[in-house]
Amino acid sequence: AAAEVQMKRGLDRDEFELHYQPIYGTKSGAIRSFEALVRWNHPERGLVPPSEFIPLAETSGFIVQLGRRVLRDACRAAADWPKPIGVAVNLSAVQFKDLRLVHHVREAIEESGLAPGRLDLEITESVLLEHSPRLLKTIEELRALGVRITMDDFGTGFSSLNNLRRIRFDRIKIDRCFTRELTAEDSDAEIVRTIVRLSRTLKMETVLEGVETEHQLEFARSEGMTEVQGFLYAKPMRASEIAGYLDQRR
Ligand code: G
Ligand code: G
Ligand code: MN
Ligand code: NA
Repeated sequence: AAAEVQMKRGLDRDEFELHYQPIYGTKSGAIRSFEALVRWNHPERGLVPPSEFIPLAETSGFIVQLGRRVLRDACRAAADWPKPIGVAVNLSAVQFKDLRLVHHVREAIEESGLAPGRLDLEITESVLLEHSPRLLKTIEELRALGVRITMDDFGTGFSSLNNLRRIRFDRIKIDRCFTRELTAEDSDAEIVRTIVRLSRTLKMETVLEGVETEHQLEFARSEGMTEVQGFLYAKPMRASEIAGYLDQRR
């Protein structure tokens, strides 16, 4: 429980901060949105990555409070950006099981004044493991707020294609593991092509994440994927760096 107490204290002391990684339109090369990625600026350990605290935050339920803060901070930050680009926030399955999620999203939008269409909620397939009617209702309630819904880490789950049939997403992010293995002839490229074709039929945008090479970018272009994200363009940056970054790319 010690770590849990530390996390709660950390939240009170504003030790959690968001870094932002840009997502670009493949054709235009323009920034479409930033994905908010949480880090724990721990007084002794320094910047702790989410992989080291999100799992405990999930099992302890602390993720609900942390996620609420992330939503509020991300919306407030985006409302201040010099351009009306989007902001993407990752949601955990545990947040979806909590009845306050819709309220927390509405609260973040209302208090920031952010246009709801600028907020994109990224959900992983673990959220969809439970086929509960309530989950589908929650997604519809979020949609009714006017926010966008992205299927994150697509292709890693057990019933990826089935999920696309059941739920209406605005865009899907193809998992980094496919991007890494992309070479023109191999089967991962064929899998990605199939996903892109399907998402076009379903009128969803597609993001290729983890783009690190020109070759991967070229693949996204030639296959007509709408957006790309990855170290080839930019690593996650601090909130304070965004205005300068947008300015320099104009
Ligand atoms: O930034 P980094 O590569 O370390 O992120 C690792 C993982 O942590 C990613 O899968 C990302 O989705 C997750 N993550 C980052 N920020 C958040 C957040 O605010 N909430 C949740 N639930 N997951 C996050
Ligand atoms: O699962 P999710 O998509 O939320 O994970 C986002 C994480 O992926 C971020 O923590 C970010 O640091 C990481 N990431 C983003 N682009 C790249 C990339 O090009 N290469 C690698 N290795 N990681 C990336
Ligand atoms: Mn994500
Ligand atoms: Na992802």
